[in-house]
Amino acid sequence: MQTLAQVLKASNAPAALQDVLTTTTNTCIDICEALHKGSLAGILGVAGNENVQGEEQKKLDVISNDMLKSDLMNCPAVRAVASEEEDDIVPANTDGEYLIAFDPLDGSSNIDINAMVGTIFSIYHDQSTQPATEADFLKPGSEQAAAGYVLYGPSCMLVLSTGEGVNMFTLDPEKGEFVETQTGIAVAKDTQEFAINMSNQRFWSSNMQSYVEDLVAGKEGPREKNFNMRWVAAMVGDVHRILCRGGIFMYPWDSKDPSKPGKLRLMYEANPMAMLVEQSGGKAHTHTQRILDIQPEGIHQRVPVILGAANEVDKCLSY
Ligand code: FBP
Repeated sequence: MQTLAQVLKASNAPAALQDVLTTTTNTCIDICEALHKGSLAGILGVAGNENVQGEEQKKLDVISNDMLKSDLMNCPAVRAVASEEEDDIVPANTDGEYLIAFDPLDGSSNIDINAMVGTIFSIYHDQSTQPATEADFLKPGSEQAAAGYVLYGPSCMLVLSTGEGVNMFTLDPEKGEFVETQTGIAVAKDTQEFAINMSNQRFWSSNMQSYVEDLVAGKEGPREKNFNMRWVAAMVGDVHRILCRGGIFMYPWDSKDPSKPGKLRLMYEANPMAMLVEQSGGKAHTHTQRILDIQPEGIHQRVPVILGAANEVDKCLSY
C-alpha cells in the first residue's frame, strides 16, 4: 500500500500543489491527535466568541483554525487562505501560486458528544504579483485544482481528488502517515438512503416537502420502494457515507431565515464536496443549478445543497 507522499509523487499534480496538500494533511494529523486528547487537554467546550457567521465558536474551531492558518502561511506555495473561522481572507506568500479555503472543523456541534467531525478544504491555482484579495478566491468550483476532507472518526481518513477521480487514505498512527486504502471511488446511480435534517421539514419549500414525503411513504407510495434515513449532523460524515455506500444528502433552502439561501457554505463545504461527488460519478446541485458552475459572490456565501446518487438527485430536482 502506497503512502500519500508516494501517490502524490506518481500523480500529475504539480510540485507546488503537492506541497499545499502535504502541509494541509500533516496539520490534520496534528488536529487528529488534539481531538483524541479531548477534555484531558481541556479543549472541549466553547471559546466564548462568535465567528463571522454569527455562530458560537468551539475551542477546537479556533485551535484547528490557528493550526491550519499558521502552517499554511509558512508554506511558500500558498498565496492566501480563507477559513470559516476568519472574517476575511488572509494573504500569505505573494509569489505563492495556490489559494486554499477550508472549514477547519466541520460538524463542530458534534465535538462535545465525541461524534464525527472533519476538516474540509478546497484549493485553486492562482498566480499574481499582487497580494491576494477576496476577489481572487471567487472562482467557480469547476476550477478547483484539488478538494478533500479529513474525517476524524473511529479511524482518521483522508478523501482526496486532484481531478483524476477520488482516492481514500487511512492514517497509520504508528507511521504518522496517510496510506492509500481505496482508489477509484464510485457512487451508485440509485439509492434507498437519504440524509436531511427532518426537524426543518415545515420550513422547506412545498416541492422539497413533497419529495421527502414520497421517500418516507416508501413501498406504499409513488416511489414503490422503502428508503432508510441517516443524519450525522456533520456534512463530512454524511458525504463520507455516500462515497462509501451511496445515498443522497440534502440541506435545502428553508424559510427559517429567508435571508439565507441555505445553511452550508459554498467555498469550503459545498464546492469541495461537489468536486468529490462528481469525480465519483454522482451529482451536486442547488435547487436551480450545478454547484460547480456557481459564480461565487463572497467567501462566506451560503447555498442550498442536494448531492449524491446521480439518478436520485435528478429525481429530487424533478420535484
Ligand atoms: P459547521 O459545523 O462547520 O458550522 O457546519 C455546518 C454543519 O455542522 C454541517 O456539517 C452539517 O451538515 C450541518 O451543519 C448540520 O446542521 P443541523 O445542525 O441543522 O443538523
